[in-house]
Amino acid sequence: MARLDQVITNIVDIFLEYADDEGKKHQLNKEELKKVLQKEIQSPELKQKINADDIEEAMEMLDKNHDGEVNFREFCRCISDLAKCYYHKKTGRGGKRSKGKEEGEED
Ligand SMILES: [Ca+2]
Ligand SMILES: [Ca+2]
Repeated sequence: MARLDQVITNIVDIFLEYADDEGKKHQLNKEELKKVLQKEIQSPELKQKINADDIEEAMEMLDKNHDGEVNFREFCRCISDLAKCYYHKKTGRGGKRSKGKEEGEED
């Protein structure tokens, strides 16, 4: 598989593997979210961004529609935030700019 194929299938497979573990299917509850963050994120700077030790806060941050679970859309947003975090670190560009929006920040 090409690298992006791999990344994309990984994101979906990882989500489903944890989300279908208990409770509702295709939704990560607090316990599932904690497990996925603990097991699938190891790099310190990404761990710093989303802390599995304070799962209440992580859930609050990710659960955009406030239904107490993280759905696939919310999970994707989390991955995209982590990717941006790594990108900024790698390119040395600071976080969000205050002036204008040039990289299509949505809502
Ligand atoms: Ca579940
Ligand atoms: Ca939600």
